[in-house]
Amino acid sequence: MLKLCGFHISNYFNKARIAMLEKGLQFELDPSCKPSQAEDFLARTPMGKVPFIEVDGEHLVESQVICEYLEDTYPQKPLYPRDPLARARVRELITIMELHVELVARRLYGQVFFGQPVSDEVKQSVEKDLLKGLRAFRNRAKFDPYVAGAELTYADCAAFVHLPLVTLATKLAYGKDFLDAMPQVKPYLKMIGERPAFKTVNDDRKAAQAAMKK
Ligand SMILES: N[C@@H](CCC(=O)N[C@@H](CS)C(=O)NCC(=O)O)C(=O)O
Repeated sequence: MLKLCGFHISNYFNKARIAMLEKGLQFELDPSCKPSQAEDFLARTPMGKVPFIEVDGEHLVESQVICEYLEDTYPQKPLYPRDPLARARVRELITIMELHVELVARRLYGQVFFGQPVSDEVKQSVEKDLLKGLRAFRNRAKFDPYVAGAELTYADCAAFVHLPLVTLATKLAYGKDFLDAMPQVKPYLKMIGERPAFKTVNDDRKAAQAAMKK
């Protein structure tokens, strides 16, 4: 049996879970796994990060690696197009979003999500890198109607969980949403957010966030 481990507020956990739900897979969920550097946790996920999956007594980490494994193992409901270049375009979009947008915005999270001021130095370097990443994203994103084109793909699973964090972090750090320059983003997120898989994951995220505030 396949088991997905992580927690409901993690964007990367949510990306993998959406993909598993969209593919109609049977799987168990362990949403109690928080990142940790404890020995026993590192034995399951060597960077101490989530998500990871358990399969046949083994552990597999990195959300995109997990998605590739799912696609290879369960090709029945594909989340990649058939054409090799179109598949590469989906991976290109995910890489741009994760490496050049989300990971850059992540440099703000520690401060903005815990009400701390962000230093001018961090703000300036993040802004410079983020604008480059978002320019690349704008160049490649199709929103036609899905982020990579006509078909729902893993890029939508990634966009849905990462883009709202960019909105939130840039609003808190700079007083403006850096995604406002792309007016297609909000209607697109609303549209995919209505799909049952996306809605289930988002509802669980909101409930976990509300519980944290109590
Ligand atoms: N590249 C990783 C990123 C995973 C990641 O950063 N997960 C966060 C939670 S959303 C985490 O575990 N952070 C703890 C840490 O960085 O030590 C993936 O795609 O799975």
